[in-house]
Amino acid sequence: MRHSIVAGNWKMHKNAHETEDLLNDLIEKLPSDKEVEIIVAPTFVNLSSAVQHLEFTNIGVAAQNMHQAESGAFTGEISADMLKNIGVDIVILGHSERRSYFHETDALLANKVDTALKHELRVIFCFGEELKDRQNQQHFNIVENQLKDGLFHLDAKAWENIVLAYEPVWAIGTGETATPDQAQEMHQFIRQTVEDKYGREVAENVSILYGGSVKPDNAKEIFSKPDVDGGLIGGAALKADDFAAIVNAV
Ligand code: G2H
Repeated sequence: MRHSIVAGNWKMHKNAHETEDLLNDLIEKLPSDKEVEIIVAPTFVNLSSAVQHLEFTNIGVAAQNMHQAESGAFTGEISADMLKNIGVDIVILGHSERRSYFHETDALLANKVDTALKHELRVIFCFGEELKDRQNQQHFNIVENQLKDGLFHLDAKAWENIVLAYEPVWAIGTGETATPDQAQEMHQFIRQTVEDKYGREVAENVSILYGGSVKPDNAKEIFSKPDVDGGLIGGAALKADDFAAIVNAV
């Protein structure tokens, strides 16, 4: 069901002690009475302790990635079963840093999505255009293709476990943010694209997050747009005060 979500993608930050400190800070500072789903995504090695630490809170835990295979000779990789087994129920897939530094294609991501859903993990599926695409007026085409190639093989029922995260690559970690109108324009296009394929009910029920340099001072305006259902937050998720301010901006 469509609802507000604020998720913190910690990327490759915070060792075990720092993770515990930040989680304690978040427990103290995050609101417990707001109608918003709050998620944090620490690194793999700290997921298990985060799940335990957050057990009696309103903060969920997501992984930042997983492998598409069930198990096997894939040195250094983590499976969906391993995540579920430690109590993780959500996985972020398709982040632009995975796509660019680790060459993750839409076809590979479609496989990962299937494996995640098979193991009853909810998926936060990331996608978004690069700067050159926007300069060439190709941003709508790029986003449409990422959606089609990564997700449109799913049946309508599977979409109950999909959250979309539009993250224009040119706005990630750069301090550049899409304007609230640019975000709304793209989110509306995304919802329409989903509606064209699956019908109105699926499109109206999917939460679409915005990601890319969301900060306490720009969150409120971005989140106020009708098709923006919250945010996937990177840098600003690493400070409890900033993350709490962003959650409160919903
Ligand atoms: C985009 C975002 C979180 P940041 O990568 O996924 O990071 O808020 O630092 O731009």
